[in-house]
This record gives sequence, structure tokens and C-alpha cells, in this order.
Amino acid sequence: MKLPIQPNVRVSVTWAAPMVAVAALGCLLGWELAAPEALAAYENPPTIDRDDDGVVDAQETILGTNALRADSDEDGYSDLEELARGSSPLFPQSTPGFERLHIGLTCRGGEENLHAVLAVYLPEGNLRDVGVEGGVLVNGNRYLSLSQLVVLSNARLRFYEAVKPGAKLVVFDLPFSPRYVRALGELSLFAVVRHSPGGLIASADAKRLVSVGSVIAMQMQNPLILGSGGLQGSTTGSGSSTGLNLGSIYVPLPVAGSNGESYWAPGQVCVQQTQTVAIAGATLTQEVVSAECQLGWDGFCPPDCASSVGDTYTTVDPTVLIGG
Ligand SMILES: [Ca+2]
Ligand SMILES: [Ca+2]
Repeated sequence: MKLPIQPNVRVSVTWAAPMVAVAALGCLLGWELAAPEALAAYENPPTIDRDDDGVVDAQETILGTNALRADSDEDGYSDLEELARGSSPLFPQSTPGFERLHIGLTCRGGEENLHAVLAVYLPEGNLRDVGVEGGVLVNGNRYLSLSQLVVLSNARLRFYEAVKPGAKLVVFDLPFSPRYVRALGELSLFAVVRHSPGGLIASADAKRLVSVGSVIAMQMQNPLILGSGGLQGSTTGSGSSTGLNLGSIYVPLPVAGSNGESYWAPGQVCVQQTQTVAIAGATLTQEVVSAECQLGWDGFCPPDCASSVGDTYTTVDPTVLIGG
């Protein structure tokens, strides 16, 4: 088992037609297009959200936010608004930037499925003219995409208030089977929001999932470094993977009934620093230059975190998607 990196990724695609292979994605990811009713079998009751901020408790654990406080860092913006607008809900010195259409993507585990959670900030409070799409990069070289129609027909949709009067936050919660991540070893999810269906992409986000033993973990920007004073004031949002290299951490996404993270070191996370070694279209190939289990996060660290140094992996660069 080689953790948490799949070393044999190839980059052979250009950013040509990522938004077309809707049916193929449905087959591959189990967002079954032919049988959408299969996806309607939501966990019942819906996952608990004790502070009613639109970020369910299981997701708050993954993000490190306070499940009992809608605005964890007390900067005036709810955890959901910060997720949607690309600032950190953990540090008050990070607040949302410009008033503009924006999307944030995260993931969590559920009763049986994984869930992709798309949080969209609507400055005008109107979803009608906005295009929201999701998709996946498989094996570092194949894009598959979900249209807005698929997203809308399969996701649970909820609206929440934002700070600005008239603005709205909308959450799309899309379940998908963990078996695809397990079978492929890893995949990168991406989500985009457009000013109109088929129009320019206003904002994009991406998250990489890896299968580590029986655990599926999400790679996300290292919030510890973000909070250490490296970023002041508002951030530029979610697409900072090329510029600032803050390192990343791997957070398990527990699915009910699995205890796979038991052999991971508790109270630690695998923190990696990477450098970009190849760019092709909207894909970035990163080489891990340092990796170690570090204290300070309510997470888990896989036993061979450190051995990932030298490995490479390929993911989606959301900054390249914007404007396309
Ligand atoms: Ca919550
Ligand atoms: Ca904040």
C-alpha cells in the first residue's frame, strides 16, 4: 500500500471538453443518470446540523469548525458563507473578499455514501440565471462532468441567508458511492459556477480524495498554516493552489459503520508540502517535497505519511477553470 499518493498518474489531457461527458460520469460515479431515484434514498433523518448554519455536524468535524456555533471564528460571517466564498471559517483575519458569485467544494461521509457539498454564494440572491456544475478528474487524465441538470436533479438543495441583505447561500449536497474512490485509488472532484448556464465560469473549486486502506480521505489546504499569520485580511478564495503553497492535510471522511481510521495516529494529520512539476490544461502535477504527521488537528494521520515524499499526483487547478 502506497500512501497517500498514487505515483503512476499521467497527464495526457488538455483542457478541451471537460463539460461534455455527462452520461459517462453517471455510469462511472454512480450518480446514476438513468436511475436518479436510486440517489433519492437520502439518509433519514437528514444529517444533523445543530447550529443550523447549513454545514452539517459531520462536515464541521472535517472542516474543524464548531458544530455549535454558526460563525466559528466570530468574524461576522457564518461557516457556510466562508465555505462558499473561499475564506477560512477558522480564523477571523480571513474574511470573504469581493462581492461576487463564488463556489466552495467540500466532502463528507454519510450513512453509506460520500457526499460532495457545493456551497454557492449568490450576491443577488438568485439562482435562476446561474449555472452550477460538478465533475471529476479520474486517474489524472480524464475529465468527466455533471451538468447543472444532473446536479439539480440529484442534490438536496437548501438556501440560507448571507450577511449582505438580498444575498443568498445555496448548498447542493450530492451523494456518491465511495466504491469509485476505492476502485480508482484517488479522484479529484471539481465544481464550477457560471454567470449563466453555458456562460463564463465565475468561480471554481476542487478537492482530491484518496483511498488509503479502508479509509477515504480528503486533501485540503492546511488551515494551521493559514491561521499562523501567513494570510492577512481577505483571501482571494479557493483557487490558491498554484500561488501560495501552504501545504495540505488529509482528513478522513468516515462513512457510518467503517472504523478504518483506527490504525491511523489520532490527533494528528499528514501535512504535505508540494511543488508543481507539470501543468497541462487545468491539471497540475505536484511532487511531494515534505510530509510528516503533525499534531494540532482533530484528525488522523496514516502510518506511512512520511514515505509519500517524492511521489507525484495530479489534480485540478481551479484557477485555470475560471473564465473558461
Ligand atoms: Ca452546522
Ligand atoms: Ca473567517
